[in-house]
Amino acid sequence: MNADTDIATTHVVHAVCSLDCPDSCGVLVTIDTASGRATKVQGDPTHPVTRGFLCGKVAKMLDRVYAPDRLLYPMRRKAGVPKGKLAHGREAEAFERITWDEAIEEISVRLEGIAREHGPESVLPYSYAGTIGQLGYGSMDRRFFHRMGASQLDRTICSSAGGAALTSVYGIRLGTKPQDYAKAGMILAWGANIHGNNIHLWPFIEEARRNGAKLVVIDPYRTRTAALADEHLAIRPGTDTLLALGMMHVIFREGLEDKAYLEACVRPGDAEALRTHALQAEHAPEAVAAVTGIAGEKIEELARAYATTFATSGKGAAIRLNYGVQRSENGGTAARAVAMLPLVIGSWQHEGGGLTLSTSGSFPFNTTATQMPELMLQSPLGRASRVVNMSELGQALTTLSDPPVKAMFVYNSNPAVVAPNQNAVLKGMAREDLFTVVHEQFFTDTADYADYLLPAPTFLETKDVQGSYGHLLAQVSQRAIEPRGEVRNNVRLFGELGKRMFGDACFDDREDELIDQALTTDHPFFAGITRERLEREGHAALVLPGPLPFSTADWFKTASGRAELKPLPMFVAAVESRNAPAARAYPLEFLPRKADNYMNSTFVNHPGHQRLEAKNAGVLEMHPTDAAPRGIASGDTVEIFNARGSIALKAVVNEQVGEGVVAARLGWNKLSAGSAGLNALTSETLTDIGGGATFYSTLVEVRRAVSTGDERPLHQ
Ligand SMILES: Nc1nc2c(c(=O)[nH]1)N[C@H]1C(S)=C(S)[C@@H](COP(=O)(O)OP(=O)(O)OC[C@H]3O[C@@H](n4cnc5c(=O)[nH]c(N)nc54)[C@H](O)[C@@H]3O)O[C@H]1N2
Ligand SMILES: Nc1nc2c(c(=O)[nH]1)N[C@H]1C(S)=C(S)[C@@H](COP(=O)(O)OP(=O)(O)OC[C@H]3O[C@@H](n4cnc5c(=O)[nH]c(N)nc54)[C@H](O)[C@@H]3O)O[C@H]1N2
Ligand code: SF4
Ligand SMILES: [Mo]
Repeated sequence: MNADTDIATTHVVHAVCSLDCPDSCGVLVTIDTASGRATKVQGDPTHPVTRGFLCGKVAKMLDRVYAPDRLLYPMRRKAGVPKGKLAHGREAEAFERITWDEAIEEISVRLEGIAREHGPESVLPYSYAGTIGQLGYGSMDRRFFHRMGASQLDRTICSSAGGAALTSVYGIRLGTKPQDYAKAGMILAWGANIHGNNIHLWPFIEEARRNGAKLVVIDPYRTRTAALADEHLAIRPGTDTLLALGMMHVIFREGLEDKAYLEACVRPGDAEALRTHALQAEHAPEAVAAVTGIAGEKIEELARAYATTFATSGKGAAIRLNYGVQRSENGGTAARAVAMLPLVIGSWQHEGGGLTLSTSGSFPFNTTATQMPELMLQSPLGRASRVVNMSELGQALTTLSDPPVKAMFVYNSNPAVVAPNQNAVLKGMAREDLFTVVHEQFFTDTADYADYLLPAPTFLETKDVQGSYGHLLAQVSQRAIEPRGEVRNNVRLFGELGKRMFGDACFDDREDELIDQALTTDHPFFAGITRERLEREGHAALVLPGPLPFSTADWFKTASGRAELKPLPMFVAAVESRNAPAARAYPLEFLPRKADNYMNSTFVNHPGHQRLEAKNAGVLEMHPTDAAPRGIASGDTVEIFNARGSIALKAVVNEQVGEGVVAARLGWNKLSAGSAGLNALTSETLTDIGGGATFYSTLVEVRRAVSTGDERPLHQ
């Protein structure tokens, strides 16, 4: 054997991790050339944010790609098998394999019939971010549903409150790039589980800390990030507006605001109004302490340290605001209030300063070209179809009329697990008169309700173009391996359905054409960024007007062309919070959190990932002060309940949460005791702005379950 053949046995393909994560890592996939099989995934060392490493979840991605229980063929529910939970590992018994031709034909006929009888809006597409690649997330699927006249889905389940908040203040979702955190003089991680959810920011934070920066974490849960920080402020859930106003109170009272910056960059009158508002007595640190649970002197200290960062270190103060803050009833206002802090102290002008919530709005992908909303006008409706909020899926499936939802087409999502008010969602999905198609990689809880199950790709099996919601680099992901079995991507699946049902030429477009369309724009941020360049270089940085966003007035994209602070952020306690009337029956604030070793409900079914998460699986964490009066000790089975539902978990009494707060982690319903998931307890209440889900405004009560010695579910 000579060296040449040795080298030729493997090759490396550049892909992009398309999981719903702010890091959008560059991934190098090693392929065994002869077999075409992927043998290794690693972080792209040339990617400025990935810097050569992947998170623990995706380091084991090949376990998922080659899992023996992948869905590889189209399937149809067997006649007579009712919809609903199937025993894990035996799901295939409920379905029979069919060909793609049969699947396309039979699904088309059913959708045509439903549209004819009930109107096309009775068809509801339901999708989220199983992949955040532009084509996988929303391209041919949108053309198909628009052309049909199906209901439109308002995709609110994750970030719409925060998105609306940022847009209302700044006019654009842009922020400090992760690399710049290395130059920060102080960092606040505000509702941001950096270690669990945004690991590639961590090395930059560590670099800043080595150079003297302090890291303060504001989170009701003691995350690993909080444990590793210089300070952890365990704020009570849903009270962030007040903490931000308390900080502003101190800053304005002591004259630490940046007057020149406010004058130049904020809409005339707004800064003065905010100052008057913040200086009200109810925003004084002692008053704020009583509600947030953070001591008054800590608030004073935090505000002073934050506002004087530049004066004392010559570096900027950065806030990593993440989505935890906006998943509550008044989360939009809270995100707005926090987002005003860097304006008040002018930290956008300083290297290492500013704020990051989401950078996704900085990528000017031409979604009008890829998704063709104008096709709605060619549908039988001849107008834009109705919009259904995905955070109200339970209501959509059980009470919506005119027309009722008669067909649901699920892709990139596992609503049976992730959608709030799970009992309503499952009741709706179990309807025998609901026609359900699910495009998936695995037999998820949602798949248990499918009439037709279609096999979907992992990011190794499809080509795409991707932005990011945590950094400012565009990337092309090459198809690293042939799709397994008969797996088809979004472009192929909806292209064929569209061709069969409507025949329009737009359903012939393929990946490269769609990528070109996505990049065709005269927006300056994409100047010089083409598919060919991304294919050659892997990634390319957006062309921003300068290195420091919002350092000058011309960055703001609001109507006034300045930062806008009105309406002023007012603190309102959540209806589901500790001092509200509802707390008399359900006194504990519940945090139904994400698992650090899973991605929402993705990876839950892999033994390797389960091992990493074993300590937390099926666990309810509670504070000793709450456990003792309820007679609960670690290891006890407890029932967590409210008017919407009840679940069983094992208590772990610790101080990861403060008094009055209990926490658990998301997993698959069918792998949980009693087969209901955390979202059996959450509500369909929407956020104050943006119509988002309010997972973190959930009141519950907990009691020790009487042990009967069997595994019978507690309810249902
Ligand atoms: N490992 C892993 N990574 C992920 C995900 C995953 O499931 N697992 N999910 C991905 C997705 S979809 C998203 S959107 C991102 C989200 O990433 P993050 O924005 O970090 O979102 P969360 O984990 O929802 O919330 C962050 C933190 O906010 C805290 N929190 C809850 N309520 C409040 C509050 O009222 N105030 C404050 N200050 N903090 C609060 C929570 O305890 C949590 O630790 O992560 C992505 N990355
Ligand atoms: N209690 C509670 N509930 C939550 C949250 C929480 O923190 N707590 N987080 C909320 C948030 S922030 C979010 S973003 C949502 C996430 O909710 P979802 O977007 O539903 O996320 P996942 O549970 O990861 O499910 C994504 C599914 O898409 C599939 N998939 C991946 N790639 C593809 C593809 O190319 N094609 C198709 N057809 N399918 C694919 C995966 O196999 C996976 O089953 O959950 C929300 N729900
Ligand atoms: S999940 Fe996030 S951190 Fe992990 S590889 Fe994907 S993009 Fe990177
Ligand atoms: Mo999310």
